[in-house]
Amino acid sequence: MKNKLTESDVLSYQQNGFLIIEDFLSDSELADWRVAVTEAIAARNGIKIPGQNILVGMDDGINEDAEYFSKVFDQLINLWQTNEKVKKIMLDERLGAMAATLAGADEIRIWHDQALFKKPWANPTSWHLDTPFWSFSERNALSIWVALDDATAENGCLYFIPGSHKETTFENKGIGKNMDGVFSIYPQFAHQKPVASKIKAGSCSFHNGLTIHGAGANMTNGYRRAMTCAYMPGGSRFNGQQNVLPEAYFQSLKVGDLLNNDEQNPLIYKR
Ligand SMILES: O=C(O)CCC(=O)C(=O)O
Ligand SMILES: [Fe+2]
Repeated sequence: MKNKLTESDVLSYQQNGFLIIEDFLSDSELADWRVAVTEAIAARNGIKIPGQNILVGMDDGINEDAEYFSKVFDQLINLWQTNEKVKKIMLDERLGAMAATLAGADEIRIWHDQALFKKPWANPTSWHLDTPFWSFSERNALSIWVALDDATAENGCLYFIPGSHKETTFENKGIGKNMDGVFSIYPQFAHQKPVASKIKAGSCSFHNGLTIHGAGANMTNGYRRAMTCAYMPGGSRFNGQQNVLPEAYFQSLKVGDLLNNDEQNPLIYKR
């Protein structure tokens, strides 16, 4: 794993709100990730989020059009809770250290992992922000996105609007049918050139959850598979949104409570 970040990597991330790392995984690591994720998805029987009765393709109450959204990608969340191999991969302290360095945080917890598979002919992923969906509101929260297949302009690679994380707020649009919804909130970025993250399988990107990003349609007859993880800085507090929290835990929380439950949000790095 190419887990050493240079000073210029960190500066570039801070400036742009994303960072691409080519050849992040070795061939054998990539093979392990593919096996682990495939096994975990098979064991899920279509359940999207543990602790919530939502199946893949069902209306999740977040995204406005369930049928359209079900054809954006297959989204399976918290596979680390389902499969020991995924757990070992996701709880790797080296990933936590990278996230901490980029976020400028002393501690990193897993918010949630997610497999995002675009099937052949999948819809595009409209431009959006991530952090506003989550149950805490921290400007430095971020995600890693690891390509399990080559991510190309043809099959739906990610795109980022550089520098947008510096100006966006927690106002967001759901991942809906209109690609451009988010630009009605942030018109200052509507004319800025996006960067396509065309990366080989085993390469990755990190992005700040407040960086405007999206992905293209899959115009090919093959899959575009990615494994991702969202990271929460230590000390984050509950903002009242359920997002991926299991019902019983969600019901037990009051706005302002520390999100420090090690079962739900394992601490994977501490400086
Ligand atoms: O893979 C995609 O199509 C979208 C990914 C995304 O929005 C994310 O990882 O935050
Ligand atoms: Fe996203």
